[in-house]
Amino acid sequence: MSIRDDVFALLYAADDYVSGEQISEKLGISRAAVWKHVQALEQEGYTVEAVRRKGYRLAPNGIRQAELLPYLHTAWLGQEYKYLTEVDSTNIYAKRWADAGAPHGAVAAADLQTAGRGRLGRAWSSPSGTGVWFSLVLRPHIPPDKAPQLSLATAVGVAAGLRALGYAAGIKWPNDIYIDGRKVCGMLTEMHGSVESVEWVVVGIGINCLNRELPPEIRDIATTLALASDKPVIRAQVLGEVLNHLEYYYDLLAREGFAGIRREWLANNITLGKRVNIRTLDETFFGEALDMNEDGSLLVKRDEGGEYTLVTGDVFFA
Ligand code: BT5
Repeated sequence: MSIRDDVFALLYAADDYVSGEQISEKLGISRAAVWKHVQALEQEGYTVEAVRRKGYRLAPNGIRQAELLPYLHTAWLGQEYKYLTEVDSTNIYAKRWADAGAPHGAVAAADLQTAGRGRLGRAWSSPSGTGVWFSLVLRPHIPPDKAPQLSLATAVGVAAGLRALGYAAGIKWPNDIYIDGRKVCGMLTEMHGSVESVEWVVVGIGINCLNRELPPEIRDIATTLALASDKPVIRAQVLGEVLNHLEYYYDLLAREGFAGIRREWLANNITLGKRVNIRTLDETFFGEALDMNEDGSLLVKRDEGGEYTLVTGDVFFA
């Protein structure tokens, strides 16, 4: 945890003003450093009230259940909700919770992930209080080979939620969400079951919200809602709106199958027609993204001729 995360956590946990002196003593930093971190939080989109002789107070922008409920209009998704101030990864938490019997639609969300993960063990940057980092437990009645369709339905739902909030969100195959050509959200789907049936699926979703500064390694490829627009970002509203839309598309998938999801994906994708660099575990090549097949795989025309069906792998814009 960085000092910035510590300062955030102290202010976030307090019900009232916290004096600069208290913060400086608790964290062993100077009053000037406290002020610097408070200013950094304001840069990220938080409102920090500073009152002489009282100290600092963070205006609410949290994702506790009470803050989420006004925005949540679902029948089953997120009705069982676990808020965590800090966790290694909400996916790890949700997998354990699923094994212990979490119901279909349970959601775990955290302010800080100390070991947020992408696919193939890649790191996911999740500083405290800046984004919404959350995982869903789903218990769909599907065979395992249909699980990728859930991921695509997730992408459609998140993009629809962000669009409902006014952001021009587009989908890069299979399920990254982009705004202005940069990644604002990634998803990690993990499942457990047998060859015939799925016991649970955990879908982890990370949406960058408030931060205006990104770590150097992702500065050129990532964005945040705060960077994408001047509108104030209310994290609970982002989470609520996304869950509302996810429930709609999961219900649509269960009711009508993949065709409706595919239509929505096609209408909101930013992948097709683009020149792409494909990387699979076996090879890397260039080509043009042509279509999404009926099963959700990506059809690519290779530069050297011939067509390729991508089932798992990474797509980069070339
Ligand atoms: C993903 O992986 O995009 C999946 C990310 C899933 C994160 C959520 S947060 C809640 C839940 N708990 C977890 O531990 N994970 C899930 P992938 O396609 O492999 O992309 C990872 C790559 O994205 C990294 O290698 C970086 O290049 C880039 N990246 C890392 N952090 C980022 C961020 N905050 N915003 C945008 N790009 C990022």
